[in-house]
Order: sequence, then C-alpha cells, then structure tokens
Amino acid sequence: RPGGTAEDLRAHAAAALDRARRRTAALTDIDDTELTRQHSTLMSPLVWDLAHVGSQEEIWLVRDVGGREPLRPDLDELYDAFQHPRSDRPALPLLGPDEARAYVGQVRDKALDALDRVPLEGDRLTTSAFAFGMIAQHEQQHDETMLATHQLRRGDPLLEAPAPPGRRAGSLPEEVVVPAGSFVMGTSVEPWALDNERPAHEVFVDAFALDTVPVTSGRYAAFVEAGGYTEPRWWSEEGWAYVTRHGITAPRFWYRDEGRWRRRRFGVDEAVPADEPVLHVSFHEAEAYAAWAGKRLPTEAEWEKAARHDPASGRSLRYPWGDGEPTAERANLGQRHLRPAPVGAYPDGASPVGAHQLIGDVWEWTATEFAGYPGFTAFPYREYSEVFFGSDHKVLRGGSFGTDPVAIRGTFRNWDYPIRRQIFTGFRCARDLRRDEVV
Ligand code: AVJ
Ligand code: FE
Repeated sequence: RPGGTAEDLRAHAAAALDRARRRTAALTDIDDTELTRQHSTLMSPLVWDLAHVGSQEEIWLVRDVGGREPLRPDLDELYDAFQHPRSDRPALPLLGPDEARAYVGQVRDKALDALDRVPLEGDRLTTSAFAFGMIAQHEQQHDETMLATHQLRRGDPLLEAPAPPGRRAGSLPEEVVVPAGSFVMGTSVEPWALDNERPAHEVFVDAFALDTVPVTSGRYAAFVEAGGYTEPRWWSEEGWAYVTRHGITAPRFWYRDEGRWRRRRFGVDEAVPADEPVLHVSFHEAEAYAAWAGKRLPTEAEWEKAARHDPASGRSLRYPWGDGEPTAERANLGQRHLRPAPVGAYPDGASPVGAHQLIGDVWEWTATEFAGYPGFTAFPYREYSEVFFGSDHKVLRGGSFGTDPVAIRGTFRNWDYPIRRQIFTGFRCARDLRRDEVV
C-alpha cells in the first residue's frame, strides 16, 4: 500500500511499474505476425496496446510529472484511443514490434528518472504520487485487455499457467443475508483509487440476499438446457433483440460436442468445468439467468456493501478479507492462473458477511449504470471515466483472474457495454428478502 515515507512511495511505485512491464513483456513476447494481426475487430492488434501503454506513460510521467521534453510527440494522436476506434487501428502507421519495444523502454527509463527526482510527499495524495499509480494501473488494465485478445486468437496456445487451487471451503450456504443499513461506499483516502471511486459517501442499502459465490458454469448450463435462450420472457427487450440478432445461444467460446459443453480457452479445447464461475457472458445474459432463477442482479451499492462493510466495526474494509494486500490464498488475480478457480477455492478471501470470491476470478455484472458519485471531480483527465458516465455502460465489480492486484480494490469500478462478453465477465444474483426473512 503506498504511503509512509517518500522513499517507500518511490519503491512501491517502481515495483508496481516493473511488475506491469514484466506482464506486458510476457503477453507480447510472441511472433511479429501474431503481434501485428488483428485477432478480432473488437480488439486492437497487441502491438497497438504495447505502444499505447508507452505513449500514456510518456504523456503523464515523462512530460506532466517529470517536466521533460517530449520523446515522440508525433505518437500522441496515433495512440489516442478516442481518435481511432479499435476496428480502425490495424490500418494506422503503427510502430512495428521492435520499434514499439524500444520506445516503451526509453519512456520507462525517463519515467524512472522522474520518479527519482520529483518530490513525493509521504502519505499525502499528490498529483505526482498518484500519477505513478495511475500509470501502473493503466498498463495492467491494458495487460488484461491483451489477455482478452489472446483468448480471441486462433491457433496453438501461446500462454501457460498452473491450475488454480481446488475447493477449500466446506459446504457453504446458498446465499448470505445483508441487513438493512447505511455503509460507506467509495473512498477518499486510498492513495491510488481512481477518480470514479471517490469520494467516500454514506449509502443506505435495504436488506437483501446475495449469492455466496458466483453463478457456476454448471448452473448456467442448466439455464441454457432449460431453453433459456429461446424464451423471451427471461430477457429485457434489448437483451432479446441482441441474442436473436446475433444468434447467441450460449456463453462466448462454448460449443456443444456429443451432448457435452466444451470451450476454447487460450487455444486449448476442454470440457466446461461445472464448478467454475461462468465466464464470457454479457450483462443481458446475466440478467436473463437471474430472472430465470427468480432473482435479479445486485446493484453496485449492494455488491460493495457485501464486499466491504464490516458489521462488527461499522467500517468499510479495503478488501472483503480486511485491509491486508491480496495474496495467493485470498484471491485469484494477476494472471497467476489463466482461468477462474472453482467456487469455494478461496475461504480466506470471504467478506465479513460470508460472501466468497468477490475479488478475483470473474468480473461481476451489476444492475447499475456507470455514474459519478456525489461530489465527483474528474482527475486527472475527463477521458478516464467522466465521458463514459450515462446509461450506455453497466458497472462491473471485483476483477478477474486477469486483473493485477494493483488494479483492483473493494472500491474499484469497471464498466462496459451490456453486450460485451469477450472480457472476463461472470456474475452472481441477489434478491429482496421476503417479509418473514428480514432480520
Ligand atoms: C476501465 C477497463 C474500462 O480498458 O477501456 C485503459 C481502462 N482507460 N485506457 C478500458 C482504460 C484508458 C478502461 N476500463
Ligand atoms: Fe489506455
């Protein structure tokens, strides 16, 4: 956790940047043809993400915080995500793989030089101290996007990782109950929290029940087999139009083989594991499943309260398990495993109310549209979050196996279009309590 002396802050920032760069290198240490190819029109060629990461680091750390001369001002426009939609990026005069690697290396040298020289003040949130954390998170966010690109590519596997742990929890209740009451949502003190997580504010949440674990592929398959995708009554109008227009009949990457569900995962064909959280579903599919199950998706406030509110102290925790850092025992993060772990694999990561795997494994769709909290101020640029506020985007919470610990917290907010499913998304259900259940 960044804080303490300026030296601690520097070491923490340097380690976070280094960790991100190792991840980027692992994801881009592949043939030039694989790097420059567009594996899906939903994604950029990997070599675009690589140089984009460098360009953002040049803009914020080298120029803005470091006050240095620009290295490649000509790249600003080329790698500005708002200037060129993903589908158009392959046609741009992009840096080649070797040029891109050399560029990001030069930028990093200058950024580290800036980190050594700029004043960073202890615990105080300074623009400079924040910028290093923001850029480490930015690179890791693109590393997760690059991992999603790897999942979309065809051909032999290029990535490998050990299997996640198996189930370690005993039997778990189907749901946890969260009594009515206020809690503190968001943060004003977490040093590297992004603008949309701020400020901390009190929110009243009515009593509700939340699934103890994410919905598994086994349960989701039961919805598919019960004709879930053929019955408009489970779907919103928009969701129904989406699945019928695109002929969607199961989660992305699933296929049926001799009566069994299989999937392609990073180039490997395998049986869909019944006890893992379902992966690669859109908001619409999550919402339809919940309706079929007689439930609904949690609101973003419900999700965060179940994840952070500690009834014993009345405080909101940094993570479900407390204020300590994510460890391998607490959450499936950081591309350590290239898949979600079975439900019940992380009892050490449970929240005070007893919900498991809220952090890691799969991003969880919520029912909430992405908006600023009361008192929101864009920082340091409007294009990080503010331009995405509105009814087009739904909030996702909790991070996935592809998310690095630096880019996830109990307060972290992700967002996407409700049709998206190439990202590492799943969900869990919630429901209102019946009168006789209210505690
Ligand atoms: C927060 C994951 C939606 O990838 O579009 C990367 C993060 N912002 N570069 C995205 C981001 C600018 C963003 N998400
Ligand atoms: Fe970016």
